[in-house]
Amino acid sequence: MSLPSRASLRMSPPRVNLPGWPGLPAPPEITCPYCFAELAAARVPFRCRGQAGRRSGCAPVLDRELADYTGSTAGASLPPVFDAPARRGRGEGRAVCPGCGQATGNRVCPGCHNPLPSAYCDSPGRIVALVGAKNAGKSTYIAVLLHELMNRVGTELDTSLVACDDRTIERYKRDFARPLLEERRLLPTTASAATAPREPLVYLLTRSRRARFARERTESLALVLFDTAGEDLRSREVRDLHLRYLEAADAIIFLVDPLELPGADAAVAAAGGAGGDRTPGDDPDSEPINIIARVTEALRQRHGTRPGERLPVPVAVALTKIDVLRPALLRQSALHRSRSGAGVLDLDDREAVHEQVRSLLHEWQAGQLDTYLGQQYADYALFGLSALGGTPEGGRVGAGGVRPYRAEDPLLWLLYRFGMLDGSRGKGG
Ligand SMILES: Nc1nc2c(ncn2[C@@H]2O[C@H](COP(=O)(O)OP(=O)(O)OP(=O)(O)O)[C@@H](O)[C@H]2O)c(=O)[nH]1
Ligand SMILES: [Mg+2]
Ligand SMILES: [Zn+2]
Ligand SMILES: [Zn+2]
Repeated sequence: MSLPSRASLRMSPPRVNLPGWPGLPAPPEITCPYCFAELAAARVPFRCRGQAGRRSGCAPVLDRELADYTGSTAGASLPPVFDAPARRGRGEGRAVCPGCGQATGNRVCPGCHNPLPSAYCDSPGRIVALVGAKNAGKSTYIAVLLHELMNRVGTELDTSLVACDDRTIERYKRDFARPLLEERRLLPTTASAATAPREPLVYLLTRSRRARFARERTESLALVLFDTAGEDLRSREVRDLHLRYLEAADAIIFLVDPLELPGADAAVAAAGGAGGDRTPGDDPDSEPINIIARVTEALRQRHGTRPGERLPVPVAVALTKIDVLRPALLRQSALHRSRSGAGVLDLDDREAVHEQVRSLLHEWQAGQLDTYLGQQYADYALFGLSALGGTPEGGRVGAGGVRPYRAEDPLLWLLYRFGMLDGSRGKGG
């Protein structure tokens, strides 16, 4: 096996923690994580806190903007929205409602009237787009990743993950957590945005960290996960349905099903059978490289990069379902080791996994993907993960239940790239 000698893993040490992106100019405006409109932070309107208990406030009214956005008047009866006062103190997150005279800190997008948490307005979020071909494992991954972040990984990293609106809470429970994690049923194929309106799941991931010579600072990452139907990324026209989301993305997690790679057959455990009856390569539009190429086109439009210039958006490319690989392939490998799990990114481990996945891609005749990523993106990293941790049987999660494996790795890397997580070297071996 010979690997093309591309520059080794691009992994610069964390830069000084400037607001905004490491190495990138701070975004001048806030991007609404719901409708992706760009807005000036100082002009974000407020919503009255309304009546509660003995507090007198404005009565709820039908919020037409919100109803238009959700496509339903249910849940759109809310206290009124009012414009931000012309002059407010810098960074002031409160305003007095002209209707009832009460102060409120609830802010909303002027376009769609969805809530914009103040932490989001203060440190404009990073929108993480999740893409992949049909059946790549996106919905399953979302279900598991969010659960991990709310539980085990959240504790490890000292982060909190809070849904930004009630619909996110409901939808996560109804469409992801309940079927997959409680009832252990596999998730249905995600409907195309052409037939079903799609809404992102919007969370705020908040982390407090102590800088060496500074007081503790709290940093937030808006995690905006849009569960795309793989089908929608097949053609250029339908991709446009997701264009605003893709263009707004500050980072991409790109999921690849190893069973779809031409040369991976030999690496799949004989008993697995998880590949179903699909022949890899029978639909060029669904091939990982073609999907990522269409996403890349969208990003190039937004960033206005010249041909040959690489995009600054970090891309995490993860092989999903690695539980289907032969145990012999995983044993002795970087992928098989567990992370040290001490609230830092283990950089030695990161490099080892990157290199291993890279050599797997080349072995499986998918080296093109690696080459393409290197040409298009200044910063990409390869991962291997399993959301389920085992092969499903008869439409249900395998007997052992959901046992995610390295599912959080791409997000840890992104947190590191965003300056929200430290890296460490030289521990263990
Ligand atoms: N062995 C194994 N199979 C998995 C894993 N995750 C997902 N799968 C399988 O892949 C199938 C598709 O997963 P989904 O999460 O629905 O894929 P998707 O990318 O959302 O698909 P679309 O919604 O059609 O675009 C599941 O029904 C499972 O059979 C995993 O971690 N291990
Ligand atoms: Mg899906
Ligand atoms: Zn909006
Ligand atoms: Zn009021």
